[in-house]
Amino acid sequence: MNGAQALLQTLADAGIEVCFTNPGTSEMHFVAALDGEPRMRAVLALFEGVATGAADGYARMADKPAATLLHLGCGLGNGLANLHNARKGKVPVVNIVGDHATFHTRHDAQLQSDIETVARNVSPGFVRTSTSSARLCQDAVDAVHAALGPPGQVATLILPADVSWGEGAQPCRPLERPAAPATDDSAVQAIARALRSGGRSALLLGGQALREPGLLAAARIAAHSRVKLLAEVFPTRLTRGAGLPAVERIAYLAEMAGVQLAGIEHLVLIDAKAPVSFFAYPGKPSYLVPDSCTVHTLAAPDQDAVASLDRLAAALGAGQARAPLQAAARPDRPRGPLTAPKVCKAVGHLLPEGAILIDEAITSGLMLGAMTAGCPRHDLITLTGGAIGQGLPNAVGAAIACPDRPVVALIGDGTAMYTVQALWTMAREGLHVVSVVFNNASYSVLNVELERVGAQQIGAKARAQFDLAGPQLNFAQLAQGMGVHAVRAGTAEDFSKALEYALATPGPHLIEALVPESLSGVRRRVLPWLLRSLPSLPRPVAQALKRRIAP
Ligand SMILES: Cc1ncc(C[n+]2csc(CCOP(=O)(O)OP(=O)(O)O)c2C)c(N)n1
Ligand SMILES: [Mg+2]
Repeated sequence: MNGAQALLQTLADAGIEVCFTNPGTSEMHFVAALDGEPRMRAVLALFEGVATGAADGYARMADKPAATLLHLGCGLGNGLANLHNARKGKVPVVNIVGDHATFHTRHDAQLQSDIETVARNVSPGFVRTSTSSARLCQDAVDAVHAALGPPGQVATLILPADVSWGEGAQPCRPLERPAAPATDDSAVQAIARALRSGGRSALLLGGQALREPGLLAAARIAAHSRVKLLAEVFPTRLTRGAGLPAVERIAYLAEMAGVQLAGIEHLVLIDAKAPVSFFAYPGKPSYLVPDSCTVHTLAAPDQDAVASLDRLAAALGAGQARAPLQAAARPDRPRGPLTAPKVCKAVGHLLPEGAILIDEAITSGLMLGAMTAGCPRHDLITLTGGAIGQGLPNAVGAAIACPDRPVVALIGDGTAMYTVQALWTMAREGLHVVSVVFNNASYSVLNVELERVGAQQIGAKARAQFDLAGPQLNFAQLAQGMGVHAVRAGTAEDFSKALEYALATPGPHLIEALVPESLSGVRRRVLPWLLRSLPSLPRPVAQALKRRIAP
């Protein structure tokens, strides 16, 4: 067996079933070995950011890693942003990067670069260059083990071409997946005492705590001990909808997060970080936890979030408490000229049971949470690392992980252009993905941010950096050019009809929603002023305002 053949067998033995590829010459032996391993599906992506984002979306839904196959430092660099999003989401990825043969590197050939330095940025916990065919499979087993965690992470295995083609390689058996321990009793008791002390308290749920078992345990505690339930701003995967406990996400805008956290005296973290502002702004705090609030960690990312919540519930006597559940409700069918909120309304009206909803709609998705809250149970995937271009590739991976579940991906027009090649992979693999692109002809959010940072003078050259109006992008044509059925919609009626058809017809679809910017004109100018005034308003007024702007 050569290295590549043994590597593929080792990966398949470890339960890895899919490899998202964008290969080159240094990966040819790996490519050649694919036909000898029937358990491995190989999915070609036409840009590395699609391959890495697909691996991320796959693992979020399959709860196990996929592999990537990337071409040296440059291919890895092209895929970096979505590996970054995976890292921030604690998502397992086995990231395989081909390299020149070991004897070739000293010649500094054209594609030679420092791969390990690039990789360390996104896989700080595991970067290894395999140095011999005999060692390769042990290296692969270690990489899979590292990727699984807990917590999940990106593990990068660098595969020199001669290690891949060298003979005498031996497949290795996978290592046991270690169980995450629950928090010990004394830590649980200390948190229970804090929650009983009478001060205002909140549980902040992230990561593993945002699936059904964690949500139910947390909601029992919340109901019993009158504790607020919060979720991190950008969940890796949040299970939600009718019949599940509803949880309020921390707002993206720091001023609004400040309103949500005001007055809280005990904040309990469960697989989540204490909230910080997405960006720094002149004169505004970065750390959003109020000075008078004590932060407790019930479960760190390497601990068992659900078992820890169960222990806390037991310590509080909340084990039998009734968790309030979200009632079933859908918005009406929208009518008239199309706007972003009406797209969200139509999605809420039609979203099927078991859908995988991907939100990378940026400003156009402000109403999505409210409009889909009472929909049948679904999973929501969000932009964990803030590096745009995640959603369409995630949709590829999620659809491959869950072929029986419809995937609905809501994407901004600027965002869609980063990894638009994902559409081609959707068509080639016949994936049932409905991509909705909000064509508002703008990097709209950056117009808002320009006002928020307090820029004094905003000239035409500055505005032009956020303006996508000329030439007008036509996403329906772009999608059709990649083999995806696509239509444009300018009215709510047309949009709903297109969505109904797309949901009922297997295969990939794109609906281009022609919408005005959600935040423009007076609303955009008033927003920074409103945000500045929030901290000085009485708490109930600030809370009501927050709910109006970002429900
Ligand atoms: C990798 C990466 N590059 C650039 C940015 C900065 N950025 C944030 S949002 C955005 C534009 C989003 O535009 P669009 O998808 O059209 O959404 P809209 O603001 O119009 O709602 C950009 C360029 C980023 N977050 N990540
Ligand atoms: Mg836009």
